[in-house]
Amino acid sequence: MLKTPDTKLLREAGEGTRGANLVAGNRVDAASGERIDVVCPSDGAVFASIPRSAAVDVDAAVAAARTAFENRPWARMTATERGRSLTRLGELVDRHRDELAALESRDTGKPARQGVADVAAAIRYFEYYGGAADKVHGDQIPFLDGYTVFTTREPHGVVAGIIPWNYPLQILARVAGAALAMGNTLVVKPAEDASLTALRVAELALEAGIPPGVLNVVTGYGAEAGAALSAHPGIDYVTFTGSPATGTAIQAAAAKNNRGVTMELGGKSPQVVFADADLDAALPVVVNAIIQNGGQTCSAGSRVLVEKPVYDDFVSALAKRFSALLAEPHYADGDLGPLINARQAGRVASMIAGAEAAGIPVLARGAVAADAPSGGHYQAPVLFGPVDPQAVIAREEVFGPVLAAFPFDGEEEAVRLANGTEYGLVAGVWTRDGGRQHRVARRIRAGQVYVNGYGAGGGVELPFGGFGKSGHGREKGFEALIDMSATRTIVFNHG
Ligand code: TXE
Repeated sequence: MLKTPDTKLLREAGEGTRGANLVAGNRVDAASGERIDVVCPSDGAVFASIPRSAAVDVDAAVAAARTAFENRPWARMTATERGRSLTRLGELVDRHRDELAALESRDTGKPARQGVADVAAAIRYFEYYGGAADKVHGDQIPFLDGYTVFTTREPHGVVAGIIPWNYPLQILARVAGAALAMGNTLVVKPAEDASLTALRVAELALEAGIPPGVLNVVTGYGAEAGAALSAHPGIDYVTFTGSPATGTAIQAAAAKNNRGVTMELGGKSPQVVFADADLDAALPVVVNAIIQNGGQTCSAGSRVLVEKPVYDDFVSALAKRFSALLAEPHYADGDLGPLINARQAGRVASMIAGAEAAGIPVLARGAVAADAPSGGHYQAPVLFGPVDPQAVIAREEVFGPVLAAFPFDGEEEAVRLANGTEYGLVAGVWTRDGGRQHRVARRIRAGQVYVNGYGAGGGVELPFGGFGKSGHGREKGFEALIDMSATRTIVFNHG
């Protein structure tokens, strides 16, 4: 168990950092010299800066990744050696855990203990994919008489990873872990709001013995550096985590070059609570699944479906918890931090106002801590219910601490409501009935279904990804290694 960094470190982490792109193992500025201010979401103060990269900077990073791939210092290493480098990177992240946890927390505004949890997850990704690197192998396939056929798994080549601001460290680790384990080289474009830990981990990768050019990081805006990267003909595969709209743009850009993509695009994940469930066990998990990271989690449990006989009781217990919640700065290490930026805070506030204007009852509202700095982007958590399944707040991702409650009558209606959005990322099913656990878990269209629990993204070992608007392809676990590679079939004719 990692401990929370002290308050001074949390308040000062990264102060004055002049972040630099990492290209071919070198720290470089954007060619234009332009920079983006890094703002702490807890107080709105600028504390660092990162390069504002453009197409020319992306070109350099893709060229570096191409050279590193073609010269094959990485792909030619044995899989065991590649794995050891990733394991060493995990050890280095562990050695720098306080620094990284505090930096992640200050850069994103997430409560300190969430920053600590993110570091722990990053360590696990490097450990897991380090261990997995030499365990992926092909098949031997029976074929015509006189032939021997086998398959190998080959890296795509140069992979682009475009990542969001909600879990930069974790998502960098999951993308880099899987891509590098398979022998790809990588160019990462972190989100303009939170790039500092990705830059730091890329530096640590060099220390871990990962050759220069294998892991490159270029910071900048989505419409500039991100668009240039996803459209770049030198990229062989793109993996993206973010909004469906941006995912569509990235897929369109990659399609122009006929490149493959993995898309992880968020959700409107339901927690389905049946009347026979252990309600005391469900309650804290349902609350945590929507307030974790301020609700800015792709797998946030943003809908709670409760069977009618227990709806009133369960929802009043939820309301009691919501009323007691407080949005506080990251260094207070509470349950709930600020939202990432003014734009997201405005979006969340307007969705709440829209739901209220539509007449959806507010069952409970938490508060913003009285001493929260006025420059921060705080949103008090809100519980709505009963919510009309057609309402905007029932169908669209809010990406804030907003939970929508729905009563239901029996299994059929539960499944219908759970599947009633365009998304399909994660679901929770709470019931003591074993038959129903299986039936419902297999009828909900979600990439991960938890029975009597909820993982909000789950462990690094568990394949993760969506149906429908939540995207396609799978990250995490062994499945990510399949996405990050392609099958080559080799046919020998002995005739
Ligand atoms: O995301 P974007 P935003 C959802 C969530 C949130 C909404 C908007 O609902 O409210 O998205 O957030 C880069 N070409 N999620 O605008 O735009 C961008 O620089 C290439 C869900 O911040 O998707 C960043 O690095 N790249 C989510 C990354 O894409 C582009 C996590 C994500 O930003 C680009 C975040 C372009 N044209 C937001 N435009 C999840 N699934 O967890 C932007 N980017």
